[in-house]
Amino acid sequence: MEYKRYLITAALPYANGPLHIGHLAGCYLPADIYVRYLRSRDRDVKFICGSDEHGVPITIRAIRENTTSQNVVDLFHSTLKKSFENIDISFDIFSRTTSEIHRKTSQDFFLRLYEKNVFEEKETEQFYDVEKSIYLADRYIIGVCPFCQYDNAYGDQCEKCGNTLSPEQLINPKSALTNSTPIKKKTKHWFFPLNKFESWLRDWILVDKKDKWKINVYNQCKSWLDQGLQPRSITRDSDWGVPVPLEDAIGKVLYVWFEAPIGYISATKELTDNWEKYWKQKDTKLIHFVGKDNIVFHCIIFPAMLKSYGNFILPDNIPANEFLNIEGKKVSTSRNWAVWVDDFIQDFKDSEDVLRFILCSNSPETKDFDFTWKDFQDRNNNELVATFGNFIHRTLILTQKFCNGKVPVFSEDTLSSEDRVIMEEIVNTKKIVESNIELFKFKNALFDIIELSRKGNKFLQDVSPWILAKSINEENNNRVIIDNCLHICLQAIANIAYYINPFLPRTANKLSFLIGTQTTNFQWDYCGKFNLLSSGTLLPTPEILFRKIEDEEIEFQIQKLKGETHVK
Ligand code: B3M
Ligand code: ZN
Repeated sequence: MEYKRYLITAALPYANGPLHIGHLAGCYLPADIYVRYLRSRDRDVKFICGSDEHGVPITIRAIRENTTSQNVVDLFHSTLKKSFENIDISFDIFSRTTSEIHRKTSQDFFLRLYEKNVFEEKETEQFYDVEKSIYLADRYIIGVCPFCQYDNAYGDQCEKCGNTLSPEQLINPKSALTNSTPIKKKTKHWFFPLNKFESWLRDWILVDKKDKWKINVYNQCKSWLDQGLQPRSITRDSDWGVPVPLEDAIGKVLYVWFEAPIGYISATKELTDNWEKYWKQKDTKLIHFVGKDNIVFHCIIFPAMLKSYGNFILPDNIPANEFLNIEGKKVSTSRNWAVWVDDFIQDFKDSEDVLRFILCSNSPETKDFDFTWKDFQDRNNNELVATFGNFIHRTLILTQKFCNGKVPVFSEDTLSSEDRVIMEEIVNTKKIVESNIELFKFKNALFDIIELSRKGNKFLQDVSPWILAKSINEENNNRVIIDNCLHICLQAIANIAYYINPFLPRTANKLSFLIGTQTTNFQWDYCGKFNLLSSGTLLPTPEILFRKIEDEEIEFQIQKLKGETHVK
């Protein structure tokens, strides 16, 4: 299928806390790399995201901070939006699910299914806090975990042993709001009959998507399908969310995981009047970037909803990443165990690309990765400074010293076999990077680019133009060898600027300035060639791209993480 346009979504982050590096590594950085690559190939692409502003994580924070849910989401929607901009995650729109267009879109979606009699209406018994006169969402019920006896387990999960729970399983359940013993009270909800889509989902995923979806995604879907699918309640008793648009549903809202994915549609509507081209035409490629805890919602539940609604396209791929842990522990907003993106940018000036580099190089593409500040320092100092940055800086300094700061002439008739090998590497790296990006293997793609700079360093060392320069005379062709060597290295850097652009956009721009090409859109068709630079081009004064990170800086970050820093 020849796709005419791309619709790329990134999971809508809950507006209940700041952006941390786990968010970037799990979902947003891979999505941004892929979109920047598509743009460089002149594809018609829309990059969709926004704040997920309903749901229990928001209301819990509001209660904890004795404020309103609206205040919480207003604060963190703008914080998240700014943080994404600061780290160059280039959404075409960052919308929000408290928007009017989202309310209308999700209510219309619900009504369409309701009018098609898709839903099953059921009366169930739910825990009810008599003091507060509200039904209790699972997370609002606490009690003793039946598995590990932890006395503060939630009604949906025990944070100590990790077991998924239902409120009925809790021993001595209490309301997390008033600590009173809740009663059971009847309440009516609407259920989406996910079970009716099981055979279609088995074909769509286990047959059509086999070998196309990442193995970690495929396996999670398979285990969910093998357990058998059940009808899922898609409404809740709450005053915070999209109201259920029915007369007999006062005090009820759409379940956050029913309406949040519809947020991708409402955000696209907000972005462009042509939104239906992106959501309903089969020559649109839809890709959802998510973290592993959102796989089932994006591979099973939302596609079943779209199928049930009719005439929507379905996701082509959901390249979910695993989790990033920090210094051996799971990232936790509530326990402040995180590296906040804005803190990082504050502490490490002009190092946005360093963070992008480290998080892509260690991306949890197939298994969880443990971020440590020591590894951060080592990779920065050994790969960015001593390999990548060093190759570029040496080439530029040597060009200043032995070629009057101009791109030297290139004598094609006097090439050595080593020259030809590195010239092949420069051109071949394009295809390697391209195929890895198309397969969502961003870590491999980035590694191949750094590898090219490592080979460039070796080529410089083998030729050693600084030694040849000591004995340039009529009898030898040292002059030509020096010029060819530096010309080849400069062409390598010119291509590296294009290759690195989806990953490290700021570095790409600096490189294009330093080698005098001044390009800013890095059109993919131009690179992978040996003519990006013209001989005689005068180059600006070289600048260092990356600096070493010192032990003290890392020590400070580790203390900060553990809450032990005494701000200077
Ligand atoms: N708000 C993110 C999470 O589960 C969730 C994603 C919604 S995407 C429609 O952390
Ligand atoms: Zn437990």
